Amino acid sequence: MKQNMKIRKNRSLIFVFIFFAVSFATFSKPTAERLLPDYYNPGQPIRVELKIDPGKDALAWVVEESPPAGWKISRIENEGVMDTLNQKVKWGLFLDNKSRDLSYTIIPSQNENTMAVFSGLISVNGKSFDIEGIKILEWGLKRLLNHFLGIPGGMPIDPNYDNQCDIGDILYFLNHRGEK
Ligand SMILES: [Ca+2]
Repeated sequence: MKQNMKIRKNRSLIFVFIFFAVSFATFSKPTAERLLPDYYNPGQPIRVELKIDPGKDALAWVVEESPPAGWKISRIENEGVMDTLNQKVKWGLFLDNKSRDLSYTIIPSQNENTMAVFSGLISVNGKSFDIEGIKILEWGLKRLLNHFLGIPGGMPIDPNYDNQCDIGDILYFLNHRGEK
Protein backbone atom coordinates (compact mmCIF):
# COMPACT_ATOMS: atom_id res chain seq x y z
CA MET A 1 0.00 0.00 0.00
CA LYS A 2 2.73 2.40 1.02
CA GLN A 3 4.66 1.37 -2.07
CA ASN A 4 1.65 2.22 -4.30
CA MET A 5 1.35 5.68 -2.74
CA LYS A 6 4.98 6.33 -3.44
CA ILE A 7 4.69 5.28 -7.08
CA ARG A 8 1.61 7.47 -7.54
CA LYS A 9 3.40 10.47 -6.01
CA ASN A 10 6.42 9.96 -8.24
CA ARG A 11 4.19 9.62 -11.26
CA SER A 12 2.43 12.92 -10.60
CA LEU A 13 5.78 14.63 -10.15
CA ILE A 14 6.85 13.28 -13.53
CA PHE A 15 3.65 14.61 -15.11
CA VAL A 16 4.25 18.07 -13.60
CA PHE A 17 7.82 18.00 -14.91
CA ILE A 18 6.70 17.01 -18.42
CA PHE A 19 4.02 19.72 -18.40
CA PHE A 20 6.56 22.44 -17.63
CA ALA A 21 9.14 21.03 -20.03
CA VAL A 22 6.60 21.00 -22.87
CA SER A 23 5.27 24.49 -22.15
CA PHE A 24 8.81 25.87 -22.00
CA ALA A 25 9.84 24.12 -25.20
CA THR A 26 6.80 25.34 -27.12
CA PHE A 27 7.12 28.99 -26.06
CA SER A 28 7.95 30.56 -29.38
CA LYS A 29 11.05 32.70 -29.08
CA PRO A 30 11.10 35.98 -30.98
CA THR A 31 13.61 36.59 -33.74
CA ALA A 32 14.99 40.09 -34.17
CA GLU A 33 17.72 41.01 -36.61
CA ARG A 34 19.42 44.32 -37.38
CA LEU A 35 20.42 45.13 -40.96
CA LEU A 36 23.05 47.80 -41.59
CA PRO A 37 25.13 48.89 -44.58
CA ASP A 38 28.73 47.60 -44.85
CA TYR A 39 30.24 50.82 -43.47
CA TYR A 40 29.47 54.40 -42.55
CA ASN A 41 30.83 57.73 -43.68
CA PRO A 42 30.60 60.63 -41.18
CA GLY A 43 27.73 62.97 -42.03
CA GLN A 44 26.08 60.59 -44.50
CA PRO A 45 22.72 59.21 -43.33
CA ILE A 46 22.33 55.48 -42.76
CA ARG A 47 19.05 53.60 -42.69
CA VAL A 48 18.84 50.96 -39.97
CA GLU A 49 16.34 48.14 -40.38
CA LEU A 50 15.13 45.84 -37.65
CA LYS A 51 13.38 42.69 -38.88
CA ILE A 52 11.18 41.52 -36.04
CA ASP A 53 9.14 38.37 -35.60
CA PRO A 54 7.77 38.44 -32.05
CA GLY A 55 6.87 34.72 -32.19
CA LYS A 56 3.44 33.15 -32.39
CA ASP A 57 2.86 33.29 -28.63
CA ALA A 58 3.41 37.04 -28.47
CA LEU A 59 0.57 38.94 -26.81
CA ALA A 60 2.29 42.23 -26.02
CA TRP A 61 5.70 43.43 -27.18
CA VAL A 62 7.95 46.43 -27.51
CA VAL A 63 11.27 47.14 -29.20
CA GLU A 64 13.95 49.57 -28.12
CA GLU A 65 17.16 50.41 -29.91
CA SER A 66 20.24 52.28 -28.67
CA PRO A 67 22.12 53.82 -31.59
CA PRO A 68 25.80 54.81 -31.29
CA ALA A 69 26.28 57.65 -28.80
CA GLY A 70 26.34 61.12 -30.32
CA TRP A 71 24.82 60.11 -33.67
CA LYS A 72 21.78 62.10 -34.68
CA ILE A 73 18.47 60.41 -35.48
CA SER A 74 17.04 62.11 -38.56
CA ARG A 75 13.96 59.98 -39.17
CA ILE A 76 11.96 57.27 -37.41
CA GLU A 77 9.54 55.10 -39.36
CA ASN A 78 6.76 52.69 -38.38
CA GLU A 79 5.42 55.00 -35.66
CA GLY A 80 8.47 54.73 -33.48
CA VAL A 81 9.37 57.50 -31.08
CA MET A 82 12.57 59.01 -29.77
CA ASP A 83 13.23 58.73 -26.05
CA THR A 84 15.54 61.74 -25.81
CA LEU A 85 16.31 61.25 -22.13
CA ASN A 86 17.70 57.73 -22.63
CA GLN A 87 18.84 58.22 -26.25
CA LYS A 88 16.72 55.32 -27.47
CA VAL A 89 14.33 54.73 -30.34
CA LYS A 90 11.19 52.88 -29.21
CA TRP A 91 8.32 51.07 -30.91
CA GLY A 92 5.19 49.53 -29.47
CA LEU A 93 3.27 48.56 -27.48
CA PHE A 94 2.08 46.03 -30.10
CA LEU A 95 -0.77 43.81 -28.95
CA ASP A 96 -0.47 41.05 -31.55
CA ASN A 97 2.00 38.48 -32.90
CA LYS A 98 2.59 40.00 -36.35
CA SER A 99 6.07 40.37 -37.84
CA ARG A 100 7.19 43.91 -38.52
CA ASP A 101 10.10 45.67 -40.19
CA LEU A 102 11.02 48.72 -38.11
CA SER A 103 13.44 51.32 -39.33
CA TYR A 104 15.10 54.62 -38.63
CA THR A 105 17.69 56.86 -40.24
CA ILE A 106 20.74 58.08 -38.40
CA ILE A 107 23.56 60.49 -39.24
CA PRO A 108 27.05 59.38 -38.12
CA SER A 109 28.74 62.17 -36.22
CA GLN A 110 31.17 64.35 -38.14
CA ASN A 111 34.24 63.60 -36.11
CA GLU A 112 33.53 59.92 -35.54
CA ASN A 113 36.29 57.64 -36.78
CA THR A 114 36.06 54.57 -34.63
CA MET A 115 33.76 51.58 -34.43
CA ALA A 116 30.13 52.37 -33.83
CA VAL A 117 28.16 50.00 -31.61
CA PHE A 118 24.43 49.35 -31.93
CA SER A 119 22.35 47.50 -29.37
CA GLY A 120 18.69 46.80 -28.91
CA LEU A 121 16.10 44.69 -27.14
CA ILE A 122 12.77 43.15 -27.89
CA SER A 123 10.52 42.44 -24.92
CA VAL A 124 7.80 39.88 -25.54
CA ASN A 125 5.24 39.10 -22.83
CA GLY A 126 7.62 40.65 -20.31
CA LYS A 127 10.76 38.73 -21.37
CA SER A 128 13.66 40.55 -23.04
CA PHE A 129 15.88 39.31 -25.85
CA ASP A 130 18.81 40.97 -27.65
CA ILE A 131 18.39 42.18 -31.20
CA GLU A 132 20.80 40.05 -33.22
CA GLY A 133 22.35 40.75 -36.61
CA ILE A 134 24.95 43.43 -37.25
CA LYS A 135 26.04 45.21 -34.09
CA ILE A 136 29.23 46.98 -35.11
CA LEU A 137 29.73 49.42 -37.93
CA GLU A 138 33.09 50.75 -39.02
CA TRP A 139 34.16 53.89 -40.83
CA GLY A 140 34.33 53.05 -44.55
CA LEU A 141 37.74 54.63 -45.00
CA LYS A 142 39.18 52.39 -42.29
CA ARG A 143 37.71 49.29 -43.93
CA LEU A 144 39.17 50.34 -47.25
CA LEU A 145 42.65 51.12 -45.87
CA ASN A 146 42.65 47.81 -43.98
CA HIS A 147 41.76 46.07 -47.23
CA PHE A 148 44.71 47.63 -49.07
CA LEU A 149 47.05 46.87 -46.18
CA GLY A 150 45.79 43.27 -45.86
CA ILE A 151 44.61 43.82 -42.28
CA PRO A 152 41.70 41.65 -41.05
CA GLY A 153 38.41 43.56 -41.13
CA GLY A 154 39.32 45.21 -44.39
CA MET A 155 36.77 45.23 -47.15
CA PRO A 156 36.92 46.02 -50.88
CA ILE A 157 34.22 48.67 -51.11
CA ASP A 158 33.18 50.99 -53.88
CA PRO A 159 31.65 54.17 -52.46
CA ASN A 160 32.01 56.07 -55.77
CA TYR A 161 30.17 53.32 -57.68
CA ASP A 162 32.62 52.91 -60.57
CA ASN A 163 32.88 49.12 -60.10
CA GLN A 164 36.49 49.38 -59.01
CA CYS A 165 38.10 49.46 -55.61
CA ASP A 166 41.07 51.78 -55.90
CA ILE A 167 42.59 55.10 -54.85
CA GLY A 168 39.50 56.87 -56.20
CA ASP A 169 37.47 55.36 -53.35
CA ILE A 170 39.90 56.58 -50.72
CA LEU A 171 39.67 60.07 -52.26
CA TYR A 172 35.90 59.78 -52.28
CA PHE A 173 35.83 59.15 -48.53
CA LEU A 174 38.21 62.01 -47.86
CA ASN A 175 36.30 64.43 -50.09
CA HIS A 176 32.88 63.50 -48.77
CA ARG A 177 33.74 63.45 -45.14
CA GLY A 178 31.33 65.53 -43.19
CA GLU A 179 28.87 65.97 -46.06
CA LYS A 180 25.32 66.50 -44.90
CA1 LIG B 1 35.32 52.77 -56.83
